[in-house]
Amino acid sequence: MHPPSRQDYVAITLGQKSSGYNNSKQWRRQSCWRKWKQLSRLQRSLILFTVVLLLICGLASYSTITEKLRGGELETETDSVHPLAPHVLPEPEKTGQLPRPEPPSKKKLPNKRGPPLLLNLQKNGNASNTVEDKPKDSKNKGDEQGVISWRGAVIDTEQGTDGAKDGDAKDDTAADQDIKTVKEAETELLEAVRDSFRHAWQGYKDFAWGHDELRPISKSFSEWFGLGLTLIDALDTMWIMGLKTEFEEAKAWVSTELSFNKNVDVNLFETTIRILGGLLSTYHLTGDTLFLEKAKDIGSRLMPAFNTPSKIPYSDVNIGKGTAHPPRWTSDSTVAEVTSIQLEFRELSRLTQDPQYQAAVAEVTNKVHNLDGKLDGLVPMFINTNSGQFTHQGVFTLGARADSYYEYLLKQWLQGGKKEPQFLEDYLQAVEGVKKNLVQKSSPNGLTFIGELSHGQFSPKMDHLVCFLPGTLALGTYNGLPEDHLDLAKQMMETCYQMYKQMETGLSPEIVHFNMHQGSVRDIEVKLADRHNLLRPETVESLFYLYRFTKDKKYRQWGWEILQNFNKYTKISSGGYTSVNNVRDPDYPSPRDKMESFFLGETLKYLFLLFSDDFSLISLDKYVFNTEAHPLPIWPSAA
Ligand code: DMJ
Repeated sequence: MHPPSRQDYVAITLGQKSSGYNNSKQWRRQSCWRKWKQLSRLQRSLILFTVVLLLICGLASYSTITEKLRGGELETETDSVHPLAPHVLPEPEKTGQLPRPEPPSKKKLPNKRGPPLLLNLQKNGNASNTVEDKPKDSKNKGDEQGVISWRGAVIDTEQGTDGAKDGDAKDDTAADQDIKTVKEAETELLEAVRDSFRHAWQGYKDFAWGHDELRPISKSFSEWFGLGLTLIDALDTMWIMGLKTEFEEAKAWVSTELSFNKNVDVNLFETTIRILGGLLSTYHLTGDTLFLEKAKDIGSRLMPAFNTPSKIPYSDVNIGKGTAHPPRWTSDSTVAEVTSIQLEFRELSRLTQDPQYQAAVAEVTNKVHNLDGKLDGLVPMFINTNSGQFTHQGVFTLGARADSYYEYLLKQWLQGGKKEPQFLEDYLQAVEGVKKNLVQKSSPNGLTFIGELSHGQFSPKMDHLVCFLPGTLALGTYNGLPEDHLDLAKQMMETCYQMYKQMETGLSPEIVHFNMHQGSVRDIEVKLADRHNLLRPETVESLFYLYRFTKDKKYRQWGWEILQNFNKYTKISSGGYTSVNNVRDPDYPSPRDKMESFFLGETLKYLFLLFSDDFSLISLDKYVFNTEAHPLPIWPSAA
């Protein structure tokens, strides 16, 4: 007999099995029914209730599992099915190929998936006053307006959501798109500042190369010390912006042309903050010892300034002859000048292991710390180099001649790792002194401002220079100082912004006066002689700090408006930017024909950092900026 084919065997087996199964199923059905009938009514109800309960539980857990599977939360889920898998996120923006600082500690890193930066601007490209998060419904297909980018271009907010069937996947894809849009906006903002820098640099290169300042209208230059001031002030800005070509050509000039062996009088303060500060920070950022050698050279040539009867330095030094002297008309020095060279000289001592620099500036600090003539921690504006005493006493300001005294109290405390309590005490006392004696509100809109005090008489006058204060106050709070410092910083920031906003050119004058009497029509008045703008940095400097610490996008918006107005009223077509005489005349702001070195050293640098979401780019946990925006390291472990 031949063995059964596979088909025959299966048919027979299935047939038998099927028949048996049906019989027993029928039997079981009948017996179940009989048993059910035998149950009491209560028993049947209980069983039915339990079954219904089990069914409900089953359904609920089924939907939870399904949701988790969709959201990719289950451990078994893999990157490939997760719509926001890390490897599909955009690469962090790279500002250049130059070496970059290390990232900050994790807790300070910005949330890269936070609310997107989408500036709500007018279609003509002019910024409105408000910065808003991208509205949620702007992702909907029905949203016809879309979102306007900072340049007036419509950002396609729907891209990436079309055709998505799964609701959760659609949300995640849209979020991914938001992140890309944020990066694109950031890249464009950064590129706009780079463009401004390149334009300023081109003018300097074409008409002022190796000289102190560009005169962009006359296509020439002016000399202050004859040390290539703009070029040195701008070195670290180029490095931070990733402008490698420009940086390399400037470095070549420093290497082959820059000589401090010159019979020239220089101002101790200006040379310290711009040249010594610029060289030290460029050394730190690049590691190139060329800049350290140059820093040592200029640092040692400035030391004769401290050879005074009181050890309070003279304002002027001849760096070729090694002699120093006060200005011709007085033996006084300016308080801000002698107390705002400490960060740089302390750092020079640390790097060279030569204590003479630090000792010289510490002596000044200690003398000023112990002087009579302060008011609640506020200092007068002048100090005599013979007696070592304050002169012209009784006048207190946070503007010219006193401003950076306060800034350097906080920053020296930070530089040294918060281990020198004298700085902190003086700083905290001074802030209280400011609040008690100088803070007022304007009328009619209640802008908070810092006025001046002259022999007990309050004057509602405020220099643009005072706008460094919001940034410094915010930096203090970030480092553990009282929260109300930040509150004052925010109020002051608004005022500094209004000093731009309320002018016809959107640019701040050098000095404003605030109305305080009831019934005033406007808050801010500007005297004829005060209508100039020197391309100063203080407001954008503070915007940078406020944005880093609060992440409130309005500060970027304000910075963007200011940059636009610099471009509109101070940019010279043949290259460079100019200071102007009249910020109240948009038809003819009257160019002054001078581009200050701090426009490249500070103003554009702070704007760039304001627009960068890479908070590790000059982390405020690692660097402290000198008063010319040159970042110096916070001393490691501050031994
Ligand atoms: C810069 O040289 C420095 O910021 C200084 O502290 C004040 N003056 C200018 C900028 O306004």
